[in-house]
Amino acid sequence: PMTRSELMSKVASQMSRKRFEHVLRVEEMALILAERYGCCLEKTSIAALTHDYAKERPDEEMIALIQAGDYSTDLIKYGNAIWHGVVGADVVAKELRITDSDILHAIRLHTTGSSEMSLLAKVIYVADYVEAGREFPVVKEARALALEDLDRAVAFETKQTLLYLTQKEMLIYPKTLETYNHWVVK
Ligand code: DGI
Ligand code: FE
Ligand code: FE
Ligand code: FE
Repeated sequence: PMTRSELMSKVASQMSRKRFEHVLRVEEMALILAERYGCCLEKTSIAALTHDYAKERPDEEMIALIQAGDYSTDLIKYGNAIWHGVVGADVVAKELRITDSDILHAIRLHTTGSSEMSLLAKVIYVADYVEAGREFPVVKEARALALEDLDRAVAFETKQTLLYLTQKEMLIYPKTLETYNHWVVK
């Protein structure tokens, strides 16, 4: 059991001030969505504060964790954009001793989504995308949708992410496609 301020300093110690400010804005947005859709506020806060906990770990450390752990060796080629959620959830469990499976599920899926997402996982996935500091062309539309219909916001974000990744000819993680097939395809 950790107080909120203990958790905040542990998270802050893992990242730049700029990224920590992003984390605080994700928490603020996630709590708005949690109120709106009836998600547990305490779990929402913990998941938001820890979602990017492993984002600034050195690649060598993340690769060592993947090699030692129960992951597909294929994971290595996707880079930290994917590792920090998938492996990050396990880092959070171990280092912060967070055991709540729904919080860990939300962290694990926060970048890619999934065909199966809990309410908390949707809240974190969407809040990360529309937090007040984000500035991309469609963010206003995404924000409005987030307050209106959470599942449509998941679909919109997933479609925009795929458009971005394919436009840049980036490697698509299978889970990202799974999310697209489930939430976007009609
Ligand atoms: O950690 P944050 O920057 O706050 O946000 P995030 O964890 O949602 O990461 C977003 C980045 O991850 C964004 O630049 C797109 C990228 N991403 C999402 N799905 C995939 C992906 N990158 C690759 N290569 N493949 C994916 O499937
Ligand atoms: Fe992230
Ligand atoms: Fe995201
Ligand atoms: Fe984030």
